[in-house]
Amino acid sequence: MSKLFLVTGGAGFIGSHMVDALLAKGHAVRVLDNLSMGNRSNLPADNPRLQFIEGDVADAACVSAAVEGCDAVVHLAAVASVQASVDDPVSTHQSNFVGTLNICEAMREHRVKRVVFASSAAVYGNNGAGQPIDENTAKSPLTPYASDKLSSEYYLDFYRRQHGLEPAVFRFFNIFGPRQDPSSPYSGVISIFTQRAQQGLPISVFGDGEQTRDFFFVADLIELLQQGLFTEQVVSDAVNVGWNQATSLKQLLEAIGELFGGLPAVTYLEPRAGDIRHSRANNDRLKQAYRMPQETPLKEGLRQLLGLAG
Ligand code: NAD
Ligand code: UD2
Repeated sequence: MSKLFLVTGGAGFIGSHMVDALLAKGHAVRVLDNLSMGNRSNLPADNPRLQFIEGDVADAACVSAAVEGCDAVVHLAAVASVQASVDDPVSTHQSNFVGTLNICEAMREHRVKRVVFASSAAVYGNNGAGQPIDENTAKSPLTPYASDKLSSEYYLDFYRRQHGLEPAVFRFFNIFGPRQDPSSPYSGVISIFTQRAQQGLPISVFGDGEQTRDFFFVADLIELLQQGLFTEQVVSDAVNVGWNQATSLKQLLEAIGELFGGLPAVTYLEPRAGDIRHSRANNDRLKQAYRMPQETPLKEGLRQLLGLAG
């Protein structure tokens, strides 16, 4: 049966893939996005089942109108840059925390139950790094971004207990894929490296390149988020999203180099202040709660990102 879903942040990287997937299944989608980072061109121009509201999740009245009549919500709108939250905690708090609270209230008002929420590995701070991080690892939000994500989780849990909301909370590790915006120095490393390799521009590695990340292709994430949306019984605890795989930046560069038949100059600079050395998800809870998607290996994901066939 066709349903109506609200996707906040639907004009962004992950959100636009979620919108595509829901439309492809025959559903109707309403997007709420203030276009601060997202772009209307990430969305289909002429699908009659797609409604677009240019508005802010920090605006309670706008959120209430957007939630009204929806069957469920996918809440992805946020200022996704950790550095932006360090530079401007007050403004990012409006998007990253108040936005979530407005979603909770609007869902209570309009009796909407299910919400998929994008949290982040940032809630763990530096704790547990060096080994696969499980969900029980002590939380240590080191930035306003991480504090807002963790507070959002707590409020979603309050609305679950008090008002019967059904939050499906996912803590993303490093997501990559087409439409990830490479334009800021704090954009995802894969979007930056691939764009620079494509343009033949020098690549900067912060540190020795031996730091590792658990890279997860966006299409695989979208399969999980849809399960969070449609599953009968949602798990009340937050789940990590990662493959429990460590890829170093050097390995990443090697993979990109193989696809391009070489790399531009690579410069090794000082590590970024506060950079996490190793980030890798223990995904036992994810495997228990959800059917794991078939893994898109890093190199295949890079091919799709670069629009290369095969
Ligand atoms: P993105 O910047 O591409 O998408 C975020 C979208 O939210 C953008 O379209 C932006 O315009 C919109 N937005 C921002 N503030 C808004 C506001 N106040 N009102 C309405 N819309 C607003 O980033 P993304 O990578 O697609 O991130 C999606 C979600 O996933 C975010 O919540 C982010 O924190 C989370 N996340 C992403 C990653 C990752 O690896 N990309 C990792 C952890 C968590
Ligand atoms: C990711 C998320 C962040 C937060 C955090 C939680 C992104 C973009 N950021 O930060 O939101 O959830 O995880 O732990 O997904 N690097 C370079 N050269 C560059 C750019 C980056 O060497 O041009 C390095 C960077 O110093 C880091 C690694 O690449 O060591 C990954 O950087 P990132 O910004 O993609 O992601 P991360 O893990 O710092």
